[in-house]
Amino acid sequence: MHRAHTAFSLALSPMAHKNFATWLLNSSSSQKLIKASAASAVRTYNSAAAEPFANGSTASYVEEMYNAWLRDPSSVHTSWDAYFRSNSYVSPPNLAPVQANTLPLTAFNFGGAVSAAPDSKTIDDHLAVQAIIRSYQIRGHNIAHLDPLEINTPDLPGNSSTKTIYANFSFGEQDMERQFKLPSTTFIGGDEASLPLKEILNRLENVYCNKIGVEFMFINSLEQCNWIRKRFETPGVLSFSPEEKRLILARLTRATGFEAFLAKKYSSEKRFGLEGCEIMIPALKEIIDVSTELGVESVIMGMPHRGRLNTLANVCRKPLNQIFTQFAGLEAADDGSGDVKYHLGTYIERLNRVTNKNIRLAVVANPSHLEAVDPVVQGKTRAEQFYRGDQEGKKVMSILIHGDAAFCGQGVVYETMHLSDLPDYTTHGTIHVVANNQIGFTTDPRFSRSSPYCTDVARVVNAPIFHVNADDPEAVMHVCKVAAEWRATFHKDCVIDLVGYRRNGHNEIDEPMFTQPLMYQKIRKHKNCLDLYADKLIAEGTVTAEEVKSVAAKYENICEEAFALAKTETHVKYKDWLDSPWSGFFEGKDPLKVAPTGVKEETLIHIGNRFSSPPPNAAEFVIHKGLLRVLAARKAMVDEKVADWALGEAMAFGSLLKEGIHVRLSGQDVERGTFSHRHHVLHHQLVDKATYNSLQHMYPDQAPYSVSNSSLSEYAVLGFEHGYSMTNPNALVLWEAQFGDFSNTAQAIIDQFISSGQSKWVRQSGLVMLLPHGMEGMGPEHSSCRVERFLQMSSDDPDYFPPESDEFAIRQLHDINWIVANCTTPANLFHILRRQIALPFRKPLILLTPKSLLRHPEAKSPFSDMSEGSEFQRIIPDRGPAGDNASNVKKVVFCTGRVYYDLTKARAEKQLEKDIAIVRVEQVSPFPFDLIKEQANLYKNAELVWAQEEHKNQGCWTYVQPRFLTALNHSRDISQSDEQSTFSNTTNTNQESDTDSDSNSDKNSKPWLSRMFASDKTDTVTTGSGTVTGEFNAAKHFDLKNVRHDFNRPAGIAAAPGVRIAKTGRKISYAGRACGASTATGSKAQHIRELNALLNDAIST
Ligand SMILES: Cc1ncc(C[n+]2csc(CCOP(=O)(O)OP(=O)(O)O)c2C)c(N)n1
Ligand SMILES: [Mg+2]
Repeated sequence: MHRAHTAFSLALSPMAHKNFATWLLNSSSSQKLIKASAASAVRTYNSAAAEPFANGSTASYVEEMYNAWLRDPSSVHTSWDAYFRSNSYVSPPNLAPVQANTLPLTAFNFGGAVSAAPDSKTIDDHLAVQAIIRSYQIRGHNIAHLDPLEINTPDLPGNSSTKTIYANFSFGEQDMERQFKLPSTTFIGGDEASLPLKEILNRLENVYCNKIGVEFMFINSLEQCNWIRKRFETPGVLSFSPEEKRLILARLTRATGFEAFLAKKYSSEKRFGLEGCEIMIPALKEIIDVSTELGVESVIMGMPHRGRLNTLANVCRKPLNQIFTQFAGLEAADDGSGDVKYHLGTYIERLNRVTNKNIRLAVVANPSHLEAVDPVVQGKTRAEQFYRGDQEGKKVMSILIHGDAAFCGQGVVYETMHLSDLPDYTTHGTIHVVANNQIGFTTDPRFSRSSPYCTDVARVVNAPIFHVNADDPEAVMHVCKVAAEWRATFHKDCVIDLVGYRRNGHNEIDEPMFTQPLMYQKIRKHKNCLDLYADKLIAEGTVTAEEVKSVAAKYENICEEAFALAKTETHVKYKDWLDSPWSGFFEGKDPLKVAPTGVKEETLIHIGNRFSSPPPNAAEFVIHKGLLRVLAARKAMVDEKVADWALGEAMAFGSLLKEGIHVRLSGQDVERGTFSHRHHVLHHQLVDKATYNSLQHMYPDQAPYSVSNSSLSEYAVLGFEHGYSMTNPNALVLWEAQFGDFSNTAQAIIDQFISSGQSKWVRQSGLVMLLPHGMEGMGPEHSSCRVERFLQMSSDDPDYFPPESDEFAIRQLHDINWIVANCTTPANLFHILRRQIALPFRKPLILLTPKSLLRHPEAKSPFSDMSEGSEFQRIIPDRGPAGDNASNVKKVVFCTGRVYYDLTKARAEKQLEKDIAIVRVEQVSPFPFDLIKEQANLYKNAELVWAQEEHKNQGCWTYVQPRFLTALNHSRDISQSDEQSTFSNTTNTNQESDTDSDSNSDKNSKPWLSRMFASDKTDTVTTGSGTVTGEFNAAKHFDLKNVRHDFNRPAGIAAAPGVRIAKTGRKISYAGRACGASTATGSKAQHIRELNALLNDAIST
């Protein structure tokens, strides 16, 4: 709640924590207090500290009155009516204070035609009442009773709640019955235009300082402010029917019963229960009910650990037995490494019983990294809205649930908030729910944030914030209803801050008294929300004690039945926990067949012509002269049937769009392209917002193309695009980093979602990350995308040469976690982008992209390299004199990326074209073992070198070196003998073998499956929790029909003992920069020296 002010001394005094205003109005001795308040807390206009009569706020009040009077003269007090009729009022800017922000009273001329001029006291008193009303609206939340434990007090100047609201209170007891006209900015009167002062105060106190604290007056829309005022101020809004109350009670019973059941059955297991904030479950249900009623059909949720199982059980209605099975520690029946139970996602379609409408609910799987899932949920939501044609977010919505500490602590929350109103990223309003237990692990709010509330981040986007005491179920339900209606009305974000507590430690086996002793003394004495609410409903006669008991018992029975059912399960199934099923995508597909990626030449010409043409109405559309030259150059290339980088990319996009594949490219400045090479959006030079995007106009029936400059964020935007890519496999979703190195600010998305999402959550994604990369003398930044990190996370085994077959490449792709490539030609770029869609499954693609190469005269491809029959080349062999006469070649330089062009230039300069072959590795991971072996065999007598421009401890070297060794030795790792081919957790690579390469190939010709995984062998499998010995079932791990399993060594199983690398006598040496701490030098001269050294080293015989 409030920053830093945990006041136990106050909590010990029963009266002290009560705010003055509440006490004033509720106390039986209120009359005395009114006197007291008048005497002590009052600010009069004459006092030294007095507010000038018509300062900024009162002046705006006069203006407000004037506006109301203009609309309806009867809506203002007669005194105002008279005043405005007299034409004395001059609207702003003349209203600006005459002197020092002060308007003298004499400025109010009540003379003229008006006979009954109000006296100045009447005006003063009305102004004071208006100021008080406004003060409640602005500051009421500061002193509302939001904390069920009553230990937090607002961190206000002087810590005086009275002064907070009553700065303008100048009334005495005698004024309490006086009638005051209510302004148009309050709804407390209902149908009444005026109320006695006492009633005004009473109603304001109830609305703004009770169990709900509404923060909204910072919103700069009068319409929205009034909308909120109406929802909270209108008399009777907080009354619930007996049926509604019983529903709340039933839901709260389930939420509480679920945690109690888990605590009973799995007392020593971590589950991150919701105790202390159980109301979150009925709250989410209320949001969903109201939203469904208002037209929403699909809700996508993201949430952390706390209360996740409860949400799955009681909000999504995931079968309880599936949840309980997660506690049993069973093996998975399907592929993947899995995840802990409180991270898993789910997807459910069901009937909403309250609204009787069908609804889809998805909880997106998430990692431990708090808040990382936020942008992913937004991207997925946006995509679902897009595919449904739901342009205003009326059918699909997102709900994000947060912990209090994470919500204010994690920067990605801010980044995600800033996407909320961007045209290409908005999801048309997210409801944020904070399960605010006033603690983060062991840290109090006073040490975890500098802002008054944990929700202040939402103020930057003008989202209203509804703080509510989590022990008041009816107040919570009201807030949820308003939040859902707000979203449906304005399609903007809002926040519900459920202020509760955490009954246990951070997890159930954690001791909270170590660190929060006083808080937990209070918590131990505090009744839970269900009991409090049940007591209330019993006391008011809505339910009986027996009913309460019977509802609880009924739910416990349901849990017991599911528990018994769960016991009969033998396996968990990861696919039961999938958040984004792709129905129909995998069915009927040959899992080892890639569709052709080459296209008809006429298609290339058509796309090329469109891409190089101005808009059809070119005469009116004024294009920048420089761009006319770009278009003309493109046209010339199309006429010559060659493509540069931009054209190659456009060909890939255009041809996919033609085939009905939606393409979405997002990132900073992607529309033009950081390097000014792309120019997908042409801007009319004379008309604002008039643009033309030729890729959107290739074919009449093409799929939509979207290219969007993003906010300056990597974390949120990459997460967003990842989420977008999860929704529909038939779309090419690309995120481009401005420079590759900036992607490291999105590292959690890369590590936690992109590289491991399929393994943890059986969720595939074909997202493409475009990472400009290259050591071009631009300094330590703007150079390297840190490809070594991506490669280090690639899951192909360096010591394992998979069996060779026609399907080698596709099987490798199937089994890898992602693809890392660095293309040197536009044609290969074209093919690899198209291959993303041609694959029968989806894998993320980490694509290093060029900078200077974008305009390199040699980095062009003929159309024939993209037309039918052509395909992606994993490696590009030397096609010059060296390749033609391989046996004479003395050296083969393997490389990847743009350094190839430097190497060929150096070779030409030294006239070594016959002596040195240069082979480009275009797909670095999965490593093309088969093709490297082929090349090495081709150049039998040559020395082999890997040349790279990155430092030795960076770039691809550490990844390719061991794989080269495996490839050069023509072998996967082998065990000493078939008899000993057991698995153990001992790895022993690079030992010399007593078998030669021929006998290895002999072994390779045997059915490798049966040799490696003979079903009568006992396997030792290393799992996260230790080494398990048991039968290893080859068929299970290598279901070739479904190709579900690792083509590489199965995950979690270490290498065989006695692994040998056969001795062929060949090795790969390194040419390039030495190890370095930064990625590149800041000195251009040194850069050139280093590059020359590398070229001299590599290009020499
Ligand atoms: C990015 C990140 N940093 C640190 C952690 C470790 N951690 C797990 S829970 C937690 C406290 C979270 O507090 P809060 O957001 O208030 O949620 P609560 O557990 O109180 O529900 C921390 C620091 C994490 N999971 N993610
Ligand atoms: Mg917390």
